[in-house]
Amino acid sequence: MTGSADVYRTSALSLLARCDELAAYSTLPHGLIRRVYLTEEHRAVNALAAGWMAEAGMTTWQDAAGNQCGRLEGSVPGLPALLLGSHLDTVPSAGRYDGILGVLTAIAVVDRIHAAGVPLPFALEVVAFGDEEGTRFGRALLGSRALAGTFDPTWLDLTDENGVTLREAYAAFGLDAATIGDAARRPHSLVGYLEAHIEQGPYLEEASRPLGIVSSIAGARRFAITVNGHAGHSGTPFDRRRDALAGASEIVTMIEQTARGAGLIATVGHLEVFPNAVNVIPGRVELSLDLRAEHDDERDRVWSAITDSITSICETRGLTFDVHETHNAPAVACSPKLREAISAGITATAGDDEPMLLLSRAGHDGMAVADLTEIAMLFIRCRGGVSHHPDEHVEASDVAVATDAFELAVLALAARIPLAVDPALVEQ
Ligand code: HGY
Ligand code: MN
Ligand code: MN
Repeated sequence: MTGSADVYRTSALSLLARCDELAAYSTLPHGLIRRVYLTEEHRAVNALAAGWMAEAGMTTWQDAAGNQCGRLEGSVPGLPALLLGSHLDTVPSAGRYDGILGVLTAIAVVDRIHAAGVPLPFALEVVAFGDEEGTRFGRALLGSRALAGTFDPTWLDLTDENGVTLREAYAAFGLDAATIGDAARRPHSLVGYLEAHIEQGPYLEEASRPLGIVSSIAGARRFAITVNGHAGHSGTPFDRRRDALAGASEIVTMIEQTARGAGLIATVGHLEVFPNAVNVIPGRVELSLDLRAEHDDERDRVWSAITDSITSICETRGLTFDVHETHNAPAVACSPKLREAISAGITATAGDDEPMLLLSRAGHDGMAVADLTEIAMLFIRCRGGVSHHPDEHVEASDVAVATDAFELAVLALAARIPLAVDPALVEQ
C-alpha cells in the first residue's frame, strides 16, 4: 500500500460512489433496487464493471453464463489465477453493497497492484457473478455454478415470473445456452478464490471490529411448499372447512419454533393465498422455505422433523401438501491457507491481532466456487447487520481498511508462492 491514507480514503469514497452508480440500474421506482440475471440492467452493470476492470489494467470478457470477468497477468503470461469477486445481482428492494462491494473491492485491489507494477506469481482475475441470489429463476448461484462446472442443464427449463425460460433468457442476453459449459474453469487454472462481502449480520459491529474472517458458509436448502384445502364461502361453519391459510399459518409458526429449538435459521419469505378474496376460505397457499445450518446433517434432520409436523398439521385439518426443492447448496468450510492470508491482511491494516472468525449464515458464490478451488472470505462490518434492505450501510473508513486488508491478503498469498513458477503451470 504505497498511497497515503488520504489516497486510500479517496479510493474508498470512489468505490462507494461506484456502488451508488450501480444502484441506479434497477427495475424498481423510487430509488429501490432490484437487478436480476440476464436483463438489460445486468447488461448495463456488466458494461460498467468491464470499464472499471479495463481501467485497472485487466483484459475483460463476459463468459458463457453472463459473468463479467477481468484478468491481469502475473510475472509471466498464462499463470494460474487467484480469482477475486462477488456478485452484481440483487434481491428485490435490496441494499447497494451486498455483492457489489465485493466486486468493486476486488477491482480496486487489482488496480493498486497493477499501478504499483508488482510482479505476482499468479495472475489476478476478477469475476462479477450474474446470479448469486436466484431472484429471477428461483435457483441461486447460477453464474458461479457455471464457472465451477456444476451447472445442471435441466435448469435451462427454469422459468421466471413471466414464464420466460432460462434458455430463452440466455438467448435474449445474446448467449447460447448450448455453450454454457464453456464458462466452466479448470481447477488447475486457479490458485484460489477470495471474496470480500458485507457481513449481513450484527457480530462485527457488536465486537467493534471493522473486519472479520469467514470460518464456513452455512449450507442452505430452499423449498416451494403448496398447502391444498378447499375454497368455500366464508359463511361455512368451522367444522366443515379445509382452510389452507389457517393450516399454512400453523405451519409457518411451527417452522419458526422447530428451527429456533434446534438452533438453526429458517425463513418463510414468500406466501401466496388463492383465491385471495375477503369472503372466500383459502383453498390453496403457496409458501417458500429457506433453511440453513452450519452443518448439513443437522439441517437435514430439522427438515425431516418439519415435514413430519407439516404432515400431522395437514392430517388434523383435512389438508394435503406438496413440496418441491428449489435450491440446495451444501455448507462449505473456508481454506485454512487462504484464511491465513485474509488474517494477515486484517492484522496488518486493522491492527487486529486476533481477527474475529464468523460463520456466514448468508450464502455466497464461494459455495459454488468451492467445488473448483479453495475459497476464503473477508467480512466487512455493516450497520446493524442490516442487509437485503435499502437501509444497508457501510462506513467509508471500513471500506478503506477492507480494501487495504484485501490487497495485503493477495500479497501475503503471493509471498507464499515462489516467483520462479513451474513452466508446466503456465496455461498453454
Ligand atoms: O440468501 C443469501 O443468503 C444470499 O444473500 N444469497
Ligand atoms: Mn444477498
Ligand atoms: Mn451476497
